[in-house]
Amino acid sequence: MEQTLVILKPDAISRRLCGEIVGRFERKGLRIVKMRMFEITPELSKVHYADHIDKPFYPELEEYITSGSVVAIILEGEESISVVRKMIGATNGIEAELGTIRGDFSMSKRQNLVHASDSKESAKREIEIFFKEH
Ligand code: FUP
Repeated sequence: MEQTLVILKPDAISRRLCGEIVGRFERKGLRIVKMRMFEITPELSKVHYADHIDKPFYPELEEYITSGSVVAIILEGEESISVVRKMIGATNGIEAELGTIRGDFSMSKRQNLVHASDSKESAKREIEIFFKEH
């Protein structure tokens, strides 16, 4: 069984969409292995988004991801990494297909509700970052 890492970002919590989003994953058939709520510090943001630190949008991305609590979830299921990526949709909520989480609930490229690992390597790395000591 494959595991993937999902983060419900601060806008998912402030907009009361956690149940809707987690419900979609559960109804699809994915299993919740672990779940925790916490705040991402600027230091943790720089580790998680290491590939984006030099991009022009990084300062605003860090400001957003550290602006409130997040919920990190390990989900398990056959080919869960690609299944969850399909379910969340394209990065920009305006472009994401209807029927996806971002397509149904986001109008923003930054405030796009949810993060999900995009490869086996990133899933392993991100699970370690967010659940190593928990
Ligand atoms: P995704 O894999 O769809 O979450 O998107 P990326 O890894 O490309 O980007 C990570 C996060 O950076 C996105 F979720 C939102 C943010 N971002 C911006 O704020 N502005 C951009 O132009 C692109 C991405």
